[in-house]
Amino acid sequence: MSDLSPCPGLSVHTNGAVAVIRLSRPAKRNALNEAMVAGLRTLVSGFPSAIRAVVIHGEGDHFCAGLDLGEVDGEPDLAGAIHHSLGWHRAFQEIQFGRVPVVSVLHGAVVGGGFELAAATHIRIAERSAFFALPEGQRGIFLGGGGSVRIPRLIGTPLVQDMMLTGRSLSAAEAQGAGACQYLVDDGAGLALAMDLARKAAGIAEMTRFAVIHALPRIAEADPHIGYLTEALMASAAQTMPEAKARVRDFLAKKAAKVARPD
Ligand code: 1HE
Repeated sequence: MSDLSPCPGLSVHTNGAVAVIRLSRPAKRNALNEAMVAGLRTLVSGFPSAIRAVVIHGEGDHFCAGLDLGEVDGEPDLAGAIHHSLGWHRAFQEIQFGRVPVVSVLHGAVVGGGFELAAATHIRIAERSAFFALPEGQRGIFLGGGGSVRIPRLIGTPLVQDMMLTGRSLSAAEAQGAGACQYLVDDGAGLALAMDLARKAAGIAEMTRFAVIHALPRIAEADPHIGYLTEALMASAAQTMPEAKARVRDFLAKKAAKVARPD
């Protein structure tokens, strides 16, 4: 385990091939200030190649209370506000379209920019205490961390409109039903599951990892004709890698694990 923490409010440790980033500002419910957003970007883009998956979680009773509202007061002008939002975009792009899969563990408040951050990760695990909200509507502002692009793709535009117009919070179970997270676990069980999933994700072949993170979401949103072509190109790139050949050979030689039935 080595400590790579880039700024106050973020702490990072590595555990084998997995880096664990913790939002560590519990007195402010892990609200994200500019330094933390920039720190996330630097961290996620700068991990050495030995890191093959990342877990993000929050210290204290909440995952993240979103934007540090203290900073909204200080924003000087329209151009400054636009660049503030673009800074969040760059950081969260780095998470969604970086080199490695990112698993988030969500508990307590997953609100505003906290939900936007979670939406940029690839696998979301909610603990039962988690609640999801978009209080931007109540604060007189709007999503600014890429959430208006990502969150409707997870839970649909009508539900996002409902949450923003009425201040509706979703329970963890409602959020899972709506598609906001892939897993729902008991309180305190999220991090262990995240480590397990991250280790599995870290073990997939390099080219498959690239395809899942970079090609799949673009194919899914492309015109189907372009999608089929991109898929064929991506599949042939992956399949002709020596690593793919070795893995297939291992299966045929009965040296690789079979597909497991669900628990
Ligand atoms: C904060 C923030 C924050 C807490 N910025 N300081 N996000 C919000 O509108 C959510 C606002 N927060 C809350 O509704 C609640 O704090 C929680 C439901 C998250 C947690 O409640 P609780 O009772 O555990 O904590 P608390 O007593 O409300 O807050 C503890 C302290 O954290 C308190 O400061 P203190 O100095 O009085 O101790 C709060 O002021 C502070 N705090 N949340 C700053 N967000 C890129 S665009 C993204 C746009 C958004 O994210 S908008 C949504 C902002």
